[in-house]
Amino acid sequence: MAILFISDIDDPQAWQRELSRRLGPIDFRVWPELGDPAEIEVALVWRPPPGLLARLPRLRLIQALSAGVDALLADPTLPDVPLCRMVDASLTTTMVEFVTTVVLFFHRDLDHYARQQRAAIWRQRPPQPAAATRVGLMGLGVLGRAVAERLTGLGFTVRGWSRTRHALEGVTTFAGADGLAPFLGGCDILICLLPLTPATEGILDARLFAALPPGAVVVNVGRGRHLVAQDLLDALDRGRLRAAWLDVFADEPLPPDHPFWRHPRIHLTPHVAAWTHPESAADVVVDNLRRLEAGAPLRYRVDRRRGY
Ligand code: NDP
Ligand code: OXD
Repeated sequence: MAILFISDIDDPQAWQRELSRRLGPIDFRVWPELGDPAEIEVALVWRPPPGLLARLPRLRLIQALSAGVDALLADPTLPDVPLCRMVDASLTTTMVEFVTTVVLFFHRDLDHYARQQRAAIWRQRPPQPAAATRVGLMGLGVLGRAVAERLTGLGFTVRGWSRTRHALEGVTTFAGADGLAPFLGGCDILICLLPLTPATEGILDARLFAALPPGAVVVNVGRGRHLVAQDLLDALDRGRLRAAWLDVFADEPLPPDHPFWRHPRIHLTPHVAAWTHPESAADVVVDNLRRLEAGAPLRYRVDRRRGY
């Protein structure tokens, strides 16, 4: 079975090493060195060129290297073979670390102190208990739930919103369109950890910002197209929102002339909130390869109708 690896951010040598360590010698091809397309049965991918996978006549599995599969589903030629997303300990741990860091940054007023430093202002803000900061998680999937657990453990007041209702210890939960406004009304820091689907595209817009408490912070670690850029800039410039932290963008890399780069209330990182390390994630891929061979149900299979 030949495996085709396509990614401009993941290390092909590390992936080949980790897969071979578990499977023995493998036929591992790194795009654009395709060889005979008819020999490729598995594609291990992050954002492959649209149309490419449709050129593989014996493809049996598309295994994403990412948790989000919106870019794959946007390809109208995507072959109708099982599509699985990445769920991996390193991905979850790094997302939990990142979101916790950002929440603590705002909870402890480090954005205010950075501004004060630039103006040589010495003004102390007494730290508040974690419980005084209400953190809202949009998306209570693998990542949202792990983040919720860490934040409740630190003492934050946590609420969560998802498509279907979930019961999570220590978390006030809301669901569906009717649950959105009541959810938003109690979020001092809003974290978007949704998948990008037709239902969630543009969800971070002026209407949503207006439903947040005045002075709320918006953190987007989902996908860039969840956010309506101009609505965010307006809400920040009017003082409706305190700040935003953005890790994902509609165009990546973010173009150098984009206003987000230089906005005083926007903090940004280059899509690094979470990272998939092959040292652990190869277990997930190998498990699915073995299941494929055995005709067993694959893990973390995407429901294409739902879009995630
Ligand atoms: P999951 O599929 O496990 O969870 C998705 C969650 O979103 C579920 O709780 C789901 O609800 C909810 N959801 C989906 N659609 C809607 C909707 N229309 N309304 C309300 N809630 C909805 O995904 P993960 O937690 O693994 O990942 C989430 C996303 O995080 C990825 O799709 C990706 O976009 C992003 N990501 C970003 C990274 C980064 O580095 N910035 C890294 C990894 C992921 P329900 O539970 O009811 O199904
Ligand atoms: C993603 C990922 O979906 O890095 O962004 O897994």
